[in-house]
Amino acid sequence: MRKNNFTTTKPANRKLTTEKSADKAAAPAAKAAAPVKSAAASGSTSSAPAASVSSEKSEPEKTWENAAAYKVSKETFRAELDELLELGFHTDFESAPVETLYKAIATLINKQLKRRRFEFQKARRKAGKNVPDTKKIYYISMEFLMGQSLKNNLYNLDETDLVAEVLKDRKLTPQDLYDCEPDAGLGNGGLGRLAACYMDALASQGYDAVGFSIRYEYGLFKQKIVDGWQAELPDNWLPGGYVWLNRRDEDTFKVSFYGDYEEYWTDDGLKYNLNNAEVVDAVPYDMLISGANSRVVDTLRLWKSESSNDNDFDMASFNNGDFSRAAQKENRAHLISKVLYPADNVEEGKELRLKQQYFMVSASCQNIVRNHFRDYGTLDNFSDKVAIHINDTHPALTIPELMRIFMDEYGYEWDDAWEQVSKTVSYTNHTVLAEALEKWNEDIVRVMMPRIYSILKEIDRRFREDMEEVFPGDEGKIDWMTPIAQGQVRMANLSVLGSQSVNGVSALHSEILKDDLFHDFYLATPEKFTNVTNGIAYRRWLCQSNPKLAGLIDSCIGPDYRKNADLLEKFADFADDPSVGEQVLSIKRENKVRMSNLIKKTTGIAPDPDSIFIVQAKRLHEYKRQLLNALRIISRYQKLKENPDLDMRPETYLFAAKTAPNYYLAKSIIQLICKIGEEIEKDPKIRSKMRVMFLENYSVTMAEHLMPAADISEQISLAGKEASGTGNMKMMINGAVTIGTMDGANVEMHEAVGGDNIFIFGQNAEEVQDNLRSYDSRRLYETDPVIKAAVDALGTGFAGTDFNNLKQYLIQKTYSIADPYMCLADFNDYCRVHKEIQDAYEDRKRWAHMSIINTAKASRFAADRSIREYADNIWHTKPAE
Ligand code: 26W
Repeated sequence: MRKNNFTTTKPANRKLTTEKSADKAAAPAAKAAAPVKSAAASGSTSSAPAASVSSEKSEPEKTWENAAAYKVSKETFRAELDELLELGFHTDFESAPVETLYKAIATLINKQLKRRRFEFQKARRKAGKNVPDTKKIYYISMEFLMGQSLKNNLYNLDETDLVAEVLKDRKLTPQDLYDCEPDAGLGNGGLGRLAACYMDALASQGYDAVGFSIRYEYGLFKQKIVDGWQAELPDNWLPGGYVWLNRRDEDTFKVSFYGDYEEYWTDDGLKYNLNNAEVVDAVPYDMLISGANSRVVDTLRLWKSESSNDNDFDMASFNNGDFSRAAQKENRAHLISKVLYPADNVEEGKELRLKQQYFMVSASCQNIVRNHFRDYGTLDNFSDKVAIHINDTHPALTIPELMRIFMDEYGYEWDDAWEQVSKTVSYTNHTVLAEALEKWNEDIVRVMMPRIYSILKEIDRRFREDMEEVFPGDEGKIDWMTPIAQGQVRMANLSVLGSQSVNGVSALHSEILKDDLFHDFYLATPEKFTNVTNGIAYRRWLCQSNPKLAGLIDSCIGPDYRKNADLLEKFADFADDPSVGEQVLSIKRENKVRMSNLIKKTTGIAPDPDSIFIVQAKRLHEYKRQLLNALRIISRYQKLKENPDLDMRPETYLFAAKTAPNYYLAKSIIQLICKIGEEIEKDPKIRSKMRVMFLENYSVTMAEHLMPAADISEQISLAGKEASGTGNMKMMINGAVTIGTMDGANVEMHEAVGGDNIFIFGQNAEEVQDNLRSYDSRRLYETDPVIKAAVDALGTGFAGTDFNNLKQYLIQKTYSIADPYMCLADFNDYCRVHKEIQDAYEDRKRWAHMSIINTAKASRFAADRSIREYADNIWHTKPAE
């Protein structure tokens, strides 16, 4: 960006400290500047006390070089467990409830991770001669949908067998322990699960990375379906989840909100005062991230908000018996990290959400800069040594916050600060839906974070000047691109202009960013734009979730694909091997039996494992078109009612989805699916041929059971709307065959498996663009009797509930456009291709072939590959030595 002379520096700390003898006066608040104590030295602060190390003299030293030393005998492990159970849980191995065994064993595994983390950091500094030997990666995200940890950690540390052995003495299995662990549901859907998969890939490949997020007390709500309607219950995950969290008080940072702000000019430039700010503490809780086949242990640092000042507790009110007033300030501080906002891809805009974002960003940035300064004694090499990634726009305030720290706390001039910051930050966009692009009311921003607002205004002013040079006189265009306009702060524009790299999450999506959403930015700075197609933690989603299939692959191509996903492709050589094909089919059946039993436990109904399992599992949103799936089901149901003796293989339609609590239309669609299922269930003849089930409370753990049981994977979003999808990859790698549109990563799946092994239908993204303007769903409704019958059935209703609202949504222009996601336009092609896929299913040889090809060609959708692309092309770093 072009430089000019406007400076906003605070003279007190203007000196640029470049020597290693860190000028502590220039560093952040004393508490924050304290050197990090090693994890091992700081002791456990999780709810259960740590076991003491029963180090036998004969055991080899546990160091980085000597990874094998972490392996302990069954006897040693049992001895540590016995001691922990006695001293930490006041029980013993024979009588401890299984929940206690879970906690104790998790605590021991956590301890092993802490030891490994400590050794890793030590070795890294040794390799780099006192400073880290490679660039540090910081991944900031409002969501990390981690799910359960014990199974994954045991797999990664190769300790599953040991724990199984120990548990045998209690006639228990590791699965009994896994069942005790609550999901860490700190995310809504795709974006949050992607962040979790990426942490796994980072650690597994030896990158030194820290994830930053919020330690929400309540994760994503628990979904209850009451008469078909979604209700939300709080998800209080911490009691069981604490064992993985290591509180690190010594790394607490302070975050300021509000206050009386004034700026004034001096000979040294602009200065400001901020008085009466509301200050909260950000206290870190570290979750350690193991890698597979890797000695690296990374950290996910989750910030908890606490009141910063003892005076926040109002003793006078307490003494007067006004207890709620006494704790008012404390409660206000605690509220920030209380609960995850349950909305994705819909407008939210609540003030507390903005507060959460700045809270997370400020603590993380202070932490990053403090670490860097502690290591190097200067920030001049910041962008060479640090990569900061923002996961969607939610952490976009990273950009002004880093500017604030550089200028106000380290005395940098604007241009020098901007040079560092804009070369350090990179941004991934995860959605093109207009309603999901965050915008904040300018006044709220100004009042809540006055200093940040002032910096944003200056970014805006300079950006306008720069763009005036690129697009002279084109005010309309410039106004469209600026971070502040029409009384709003636009986070996407801020993210693009302040980042050195902008990427989409599939080839198609990245093209749409360049052609459409960020077209003007692309014209101004084409070199910023790139693509990284999403990937999944395939060891979790294949090896751990589907051990039988993974074992079969081991026997065909050897186990090295578990380290190097590229090798999985060799499994394709077995696509026409009759014995392998048969085994693939029988493993799928076993997985369906397992899933069917699970469904029975919660619903009382066990779907027939010999029916086709057709699965659509993802957030419920109009653009994902669960309604299109439902319409086709209705149509089929009508056909069956006409001819109950229809010769067909039974079909089981499985839906799983949560939706935002205030998204009424999506809730109606959930209810529609439930009610169709309910009506069919009442008719024994029909339900023997088709069943429709809505699985309550979809979660990572449920997905781990569901994905391996899917025969057909429904990926039917309106083309151009699904940025990538990752559930599509999870089902693919488990051998499901996809029916999908040319959207998101489906396009690349199609390319990978070839047209014979995937079922594509509907308009492509370009056709959607061309057709949407003149789209008239009512004409389709009126001219196509099959469509009409299905839509009319919405009006008549199911199991006593009518869905006139959905009928109107599809055909009436009371909405700005009827059927905005073009369900009716793609309906016939969808039905046609479903027919094809069901015929294909009956050809068991062909199906086994397709299934194997899908598993094998999913190799390119490994998160390991995505992370290598981020590291090579965006962060410009390599694994730690
Ligand atoms: C309102 C706040 C909000 C808005 C958008 C919260 C969360 C979002 C996310 C960007 C929505 C999301 O999860 N997007 C999904 O990201 C996945 C990972 O890249 C993609 O695979 C999905 O296609 C995309 O919908």
